[in-house]
Amino acid sequence: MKVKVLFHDRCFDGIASAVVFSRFYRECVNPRAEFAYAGLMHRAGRLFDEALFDGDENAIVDFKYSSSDRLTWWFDHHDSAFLSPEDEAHFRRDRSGKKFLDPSYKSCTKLVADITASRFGFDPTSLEELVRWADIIDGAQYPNPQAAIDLGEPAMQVMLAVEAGQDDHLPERLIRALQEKTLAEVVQEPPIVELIGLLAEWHEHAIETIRRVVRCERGVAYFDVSEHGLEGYNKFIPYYLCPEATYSVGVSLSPMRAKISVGSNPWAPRPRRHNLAKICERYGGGGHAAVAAISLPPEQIEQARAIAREIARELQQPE
Ligand SMILES: [Mn+2]
Repeated sequence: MKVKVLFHDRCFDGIASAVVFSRFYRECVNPRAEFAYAGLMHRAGRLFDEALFDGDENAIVDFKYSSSDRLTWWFDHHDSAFLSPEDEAHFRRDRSGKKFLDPSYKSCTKLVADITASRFGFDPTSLEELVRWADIIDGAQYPNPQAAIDLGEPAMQVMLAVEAGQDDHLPERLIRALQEKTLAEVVQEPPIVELIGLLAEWHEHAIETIRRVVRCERGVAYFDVSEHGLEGYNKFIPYYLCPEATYSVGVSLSPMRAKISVGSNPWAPRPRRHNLAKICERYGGGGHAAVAAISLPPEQIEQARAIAREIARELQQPE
């Protein structure tokens, strides 16, 4: 009996959601289930390959809906949860009782924990710390920008390792380890402790790189790191550098995609006035009201820059 769990890759909440779902499934549905994991990433074009749904049960956590009839469980909290109106209609018709969307949740991890507890009798008590951190990290509930880029907490070290995405085996290793151990125990384990040491230096480098290129104009911190090989940096760095900005608009480039990241500063002196998911949807992207993104094929980097500048202008305060 194989359970395939598809999770939002390079995302603490995606990993933590997969941990909670797996523990739930093992404890409340089938203790003999064997798990396989695969990360999902936003990219231009088709998101799902039907071959991904190769389990006896197939679950997606913290990622867009699929209308595949092989999908048996779905949990998401994104505002942009559907690729098309047809997918949304398909979800609304679903009567399985195993597919859940609630954008009022700060993290999908807490959504999975609450629903499996209230509807399926799961006891998530031993995962409390993980759920609490997923809510802090995905909901940007840090007290200040320093706390959001500080690596003192084990959860912040795990987040750094996950978002850097430099080791393809790391997400699955973390998902399996965190079902058995605490965050503090997991960051002490041999392959992970060395990786975090290396990434801590790289994190400092990311802060310095963004510091060199960021421009803060009329409430928008704009930065283009596409020529600096920087991808998967901590998204709060711009607010640490430009505390007065209400928004950030960033351009980055990897072999897989040119990415426009649009975010809002949780500690901004002036509050957010735009729904960033709606803005990004106009360009084929999506996300949450407070943080969203657009992915283009890497060869369209010039177009990505043009879109980023256009969005920055739209978000700027009038002079
Ligand atoms: Mn999430």
